[in-house]
Amino acid sequence: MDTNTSQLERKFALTSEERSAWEENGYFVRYDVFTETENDVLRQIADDIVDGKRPFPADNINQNALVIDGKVEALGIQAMHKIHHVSCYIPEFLARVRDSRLTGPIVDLLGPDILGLNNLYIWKAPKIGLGFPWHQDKWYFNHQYKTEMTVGTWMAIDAADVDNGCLYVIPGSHKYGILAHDDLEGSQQTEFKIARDAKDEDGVAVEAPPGAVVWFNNQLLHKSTDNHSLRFRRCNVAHYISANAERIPGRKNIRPAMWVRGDTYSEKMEPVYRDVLPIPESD
Ligand SMILES: O=C(O)CCC(=O)C(=O)O
Repeated sequence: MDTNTSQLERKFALTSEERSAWEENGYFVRYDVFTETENDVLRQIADDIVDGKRPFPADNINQNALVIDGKVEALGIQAMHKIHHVSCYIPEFLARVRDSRLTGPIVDLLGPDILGLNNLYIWKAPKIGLGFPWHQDKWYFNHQYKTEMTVGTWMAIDAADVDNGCLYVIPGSHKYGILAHDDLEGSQQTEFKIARDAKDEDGVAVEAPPGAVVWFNNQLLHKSTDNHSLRFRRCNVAHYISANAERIPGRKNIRPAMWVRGDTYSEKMEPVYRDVLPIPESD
């Protein structure tokens, strides 16, 4: 196995400006990381999953909560919220998670031995696509892994702006520590918790053209708003952890860790998946 950092990854290494932004604000953005053609491949596969043309575990497919609750009628991708752990089952998504253009800067943040955590593809359909409340992804990961830092990447498949529900962040909030997260009262989105004391007025919109990527510290407070436009706002999100991190034993429904690059430390983190997994038979 190649544990050395490749020339290609060094080509995409963190710049000194990005390191300053990372330390001060907890995130940075690059533009034109992926081409429209590359994004089209993921867009088509995700649509094919919804249309039943590509097998995918049914448990990992989530419809829009308004559709589930019968509050709006929608079909196909219009009715979709997200699919998760996509890279575990779909080789093209696995290739994206391991792409040097994504991992290059992460080598400088997490070191050369890297695993992938959860990754998702979100549709946010026109007019009915729902936002995410203020949260820190590390609040979720802390229940499962012992490690200092995890890194998120948010990839724009479509243009994301304030009208169609782009990401908002609170710059510098990665230094707040992990806030308490409460149930989201009155929301259909029962899977979400909201970070206590996050203030809307501190948030800044991170508008992103297709192909742009936001790298963010998983302690950064972020949210997104509902889609008020007539356009889709699709994105792909992938999270990373150092392979040196330790899995907290005994947790149920553990997220599978995916080998991305470098060494693994099996005594700390098992199982680690290297290849796409078979679709469970019950699905
Ligand atoms: O893309 C979005 O609307 C928000 C995604 C997000 O907050 C997350 O995946 O943690």
